[in-house]
Amino acid sequence: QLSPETPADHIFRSKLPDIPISNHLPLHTYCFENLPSLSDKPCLISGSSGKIYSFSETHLIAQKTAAGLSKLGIQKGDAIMILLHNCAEFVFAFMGASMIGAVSTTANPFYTSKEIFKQFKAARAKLIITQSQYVDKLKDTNNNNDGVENFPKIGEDFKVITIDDPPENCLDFSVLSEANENEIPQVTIHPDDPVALPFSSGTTGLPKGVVLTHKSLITSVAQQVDGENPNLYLTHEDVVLCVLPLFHIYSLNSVLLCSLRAGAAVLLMQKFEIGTLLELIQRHKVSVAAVVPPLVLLLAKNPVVAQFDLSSIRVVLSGAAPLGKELEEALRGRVPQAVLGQGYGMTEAGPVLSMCLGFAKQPFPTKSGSCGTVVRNAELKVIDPETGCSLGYNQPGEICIRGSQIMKGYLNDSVATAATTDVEGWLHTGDIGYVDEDDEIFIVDRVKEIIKFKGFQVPPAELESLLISHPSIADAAVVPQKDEVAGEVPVAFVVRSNGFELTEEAVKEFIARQVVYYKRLHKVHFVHAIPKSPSGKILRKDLRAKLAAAAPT
Ligand code: 4UW
Repeated sequence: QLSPETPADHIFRSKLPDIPISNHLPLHTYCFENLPSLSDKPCLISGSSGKIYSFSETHLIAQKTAAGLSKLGIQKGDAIMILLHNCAEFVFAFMGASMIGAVSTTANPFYTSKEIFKQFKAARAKLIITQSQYVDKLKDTNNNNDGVENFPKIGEDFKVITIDDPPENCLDFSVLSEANENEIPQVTIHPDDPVALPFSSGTTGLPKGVVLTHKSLITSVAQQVDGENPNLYLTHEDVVLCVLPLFHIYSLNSVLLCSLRAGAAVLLMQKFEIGTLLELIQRHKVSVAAVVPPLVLLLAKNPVVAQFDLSSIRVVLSGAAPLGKELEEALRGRVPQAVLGQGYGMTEAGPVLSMCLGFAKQPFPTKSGSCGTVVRNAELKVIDPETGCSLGYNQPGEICIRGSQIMKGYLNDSVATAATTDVEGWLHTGDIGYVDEDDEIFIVDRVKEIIKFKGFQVPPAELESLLISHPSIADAAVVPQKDEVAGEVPVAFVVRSNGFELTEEAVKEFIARQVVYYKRLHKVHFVHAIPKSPSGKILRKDLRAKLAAAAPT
């Protein structure tokens, strides 16, 4: 019973009815549930080699991988790190780990040694699966005497498996993929057991492990592709483009897991190159293209696109960063037959909050610029960031989501978890948006710190902590600056320590050595002080406003 002082929340729901969801199952059982009717159908297509794995082959190799991981000592609850670009082995490792109740933490192979180590350590990973060219990053490179802890010894303290020729002390992937599938240990998997551990900085601070359970991922996949009228209708005939990295939750969930569940084939592209991409779309008759706005820009504007036949594409799904109306319209000219629309996701949200209803089996009309409608079996509300009161149609506020798909919490960080998910189970996104009278969501701003470079997360706190570790830097703040190609780029405001000469180039170089390419600073502004609130919080809004005011119009 609500008291008269507590007005009921205004809750937005999907236009699609709720459906029963099999989220009591383990993720791999759910994803391969339709195996008997799919067995010989193509499941994974390797873009580089052209090799095709059927659904039954994919399932069998995943089972072998499960047995192999177990043989190497990986047990239920243990974490493995998948440090791979898109490839079939990624899929075998992820599904294989799920089969023995292990957890996969996925990371970008382009990360620096330091970045990989931080995630490896936080996740307490016991094994890393990668390519031989990245193994040097997993070695104790601590000869710079900076006192920073580094990797233990390969082969002794953790195992490294490579999908190509293994360097010294590493094992070949065949130890997994050629193991005996009859030797998978019997494990009981509970719906609340973790299965994936992507890292995200969320609304504030450093990257944290996001605990996604079997139940969360099944719920999210079902919200997209299950039911009589699925929100994202995928069929056995579809070929889904997997060029976005599987180490990011967007591709892992909405491309891989959704396709496995729905029986669609996944075209794996290891590395992005526009000519190869277009050639593969044409050759394999890609029907569903999952993209990010910078890719939309290329597809819409690059003249080479006109030389290829893209008529097989029936759906273009964009997400991970805002897609402008103009860009969407420009792409329409290139793929006039396709339905264009967006999904809106956040790692912590499991990840999908909303999806374009134009992708449904019985589609609804949608507007350009919208991020879709909240997924089914979930609740969404928009709150006034100051008062916390929920808002009605067309009123912008912070978007919150509730449902079985959201994360269990941040790994070993109850404080950050409590700051993100409230006691009523609402996950606060840090995104500002509104729901219009047709139940479509429009994102207009972000109140959280995160910077998104081509959809990749750049956590300002991470760059700030690196900056202030420099002996000549007294204080620093990093904020996003708008950029036509990348969406946003990180720029720094830096206070030099008294009496030290420090150039912009030196600061950029200092950061570039320590981070993956998309976290590099694009500009450094030297200032006398960083504006802060009385409680010491960086006033990012002021710095963003300063940049906007200085930007050429
Ligand atoms: N418009 C504007 C959007 C949008 C957006 C995200 O790196 P993370 O944590 O996660 C993601 C996940 C994206 C995603 C997953 C599954 C899916 O189907 C889909 O639709 C295509 C997208 O990006 O970053 C989360 C933050 O990224 C911004 C927003 O700020 C969000 O909190 N973001 N999608 N369509 N902004």
